[in-house]
Amino acid sequence: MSVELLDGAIILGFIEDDEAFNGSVKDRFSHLDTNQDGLLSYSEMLKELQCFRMIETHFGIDVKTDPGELSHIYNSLFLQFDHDSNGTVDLEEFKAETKQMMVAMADNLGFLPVQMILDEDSFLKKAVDRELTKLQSHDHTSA
Ligand SMILES: [Ca+2]
Ligand SMILES: [Ca+2]
Repeated sequence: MSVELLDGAIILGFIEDDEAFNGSVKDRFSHLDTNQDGLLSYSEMLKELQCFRMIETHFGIDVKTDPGELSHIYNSLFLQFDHDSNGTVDLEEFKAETKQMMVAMADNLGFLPVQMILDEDSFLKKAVDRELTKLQSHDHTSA
């Protein structure tokens, strides 16, 4: 966990960078796919869903903590990922929905930077890292 400064432009820049974004999505997918069958089941997705839920709570979108309500929220989040409703999430579904959620997040953030507590292996942390690397390499060329 680390505290990072984040704005909408950092997130959008990351999503639009195909190489960085697709690479991170693949990494994350295989990390979550514990039985390595190329598909994510509900239980495999749970860690990721909890991560998204933490972000939603951060934005005050939803602050319910009742366990029954929570499993309902995770269920509907999972259904959102599972586009063809076959009970599992494949890489394409995972990529498409992650992208959509991050665009929504960028819209929410706008261009006013906010401080957020980020997981080391979260997509948002990767977006921040990418931005920092970009700035550093820019400094090198201009110096
Ligand atoms: Ca699996
Ligand atoms: Ca599916």
